[in-house]
Amino acid sequence: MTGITYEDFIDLDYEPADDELVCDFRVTPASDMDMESAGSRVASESSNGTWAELQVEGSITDLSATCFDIQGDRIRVAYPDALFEHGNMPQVLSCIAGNILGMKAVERIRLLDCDWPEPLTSSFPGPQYGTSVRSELLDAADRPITATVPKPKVGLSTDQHVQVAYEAWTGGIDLLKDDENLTDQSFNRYEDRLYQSLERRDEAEEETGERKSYLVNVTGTGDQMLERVQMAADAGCEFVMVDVVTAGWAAVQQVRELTEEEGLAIHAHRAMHAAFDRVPDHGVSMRALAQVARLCGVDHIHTGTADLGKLENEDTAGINEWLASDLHGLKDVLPMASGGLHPGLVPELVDRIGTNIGIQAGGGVHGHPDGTHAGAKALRQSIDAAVAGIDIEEYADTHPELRTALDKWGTE
Ligand code: CAP
Ligand code: MG
Repeated sequence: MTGITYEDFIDLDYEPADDELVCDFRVTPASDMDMESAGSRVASESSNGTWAELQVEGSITDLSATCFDIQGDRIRVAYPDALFEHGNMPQVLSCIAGNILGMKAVERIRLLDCDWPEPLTSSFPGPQYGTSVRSELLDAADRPITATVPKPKVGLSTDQHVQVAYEAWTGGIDLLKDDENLTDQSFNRYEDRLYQSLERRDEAEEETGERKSYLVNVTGTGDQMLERVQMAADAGCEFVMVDVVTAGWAAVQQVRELTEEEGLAIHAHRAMHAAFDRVPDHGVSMRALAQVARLCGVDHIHTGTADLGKLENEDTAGINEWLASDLHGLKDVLPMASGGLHPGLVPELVDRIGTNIGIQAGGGVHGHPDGTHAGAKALRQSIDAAVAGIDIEEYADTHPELRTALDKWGTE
């Protein structure tokens, strides 16, 4: 019989094996703990330990995690591969972002980053398209893809919604998406919206000679969500949108399986992410959430606006860089910038995070003084100017819709 105690979960000389998942945490220990005591408790509770010393037989400690590095308020923990059920993201998160977030041994703890090993990574599908949506599904080539979401975010009737969509597409927008809290309400039914949007989408494609897509929000419960995905596929969608945090990772994984068969890309909206990542020394970082989303197989994910716009952001550039990096052969993910954007912010946005992005504006399109169509043109013009390296004020001299947008919102 061997007793498992907290001391079994810390070894500062330990070198993780290649197949171990290594997680980086920021830790504020409880007032009566030092970093070593807190680190061993984190490794214990997130793998196979508990508060009491356990008498067990056999090599059960092979599943124990090891806190192997402590630097200031950062600790690193290595998790053996066999601890995880491959391909099951909820199970993985119940280890590395589970009970430890509430344990009394730490006053605060944040999962900052993960180094995903090959065996665990390869058990997930990753994105089906990733950034190749730009040319495989759309005609965006090297420019940022453009997206808009009708505003008000809920309340428009189906007729109003699809009219806004048509005006946006014909003004130069690639993707018309539903808002995060629009699904199948009485004023705008899912099925009606889906079919009518695609009819107008076809007209807009004909008129502009560009491929356009509709991102219908399939977020729902279990089978209902899968039925919505199937309906979208049968109707001729290229994408579906999922509120990945509120729907949950099991749901995302289910949708990913179906989209593989149907060749649909997944646009991930991250509503509620801030419950995990807004407090800087606690929770789960947006970087880690984006990693989870990539493994589960989304093709786009919102990653913020590099501190421009209306919402708080965590290191947009760093997250985007990770989404583009090599990950044991998994495809990359196209980051979406969204939240309070308007045409005047586009040059600075592209300067900060480059052109391998999607730019999504709701208010910044529909709030244009001359309406949605002019607003869509202004957004596209600002992107064209930024990509061509032409000063936006100069470009506005020959593009009246952009001029009106700059007069209204400025460039900050
Ligand atoms: C933007 C938006 C997006 C958020 C998501 C909204 O509208 O539609 O959902 O930007 O945020 O509902 O606020 P506006 P994030 O363009 O009118 O601001 O990308 O940070 O997840
Ligand atoms: Mg929204």
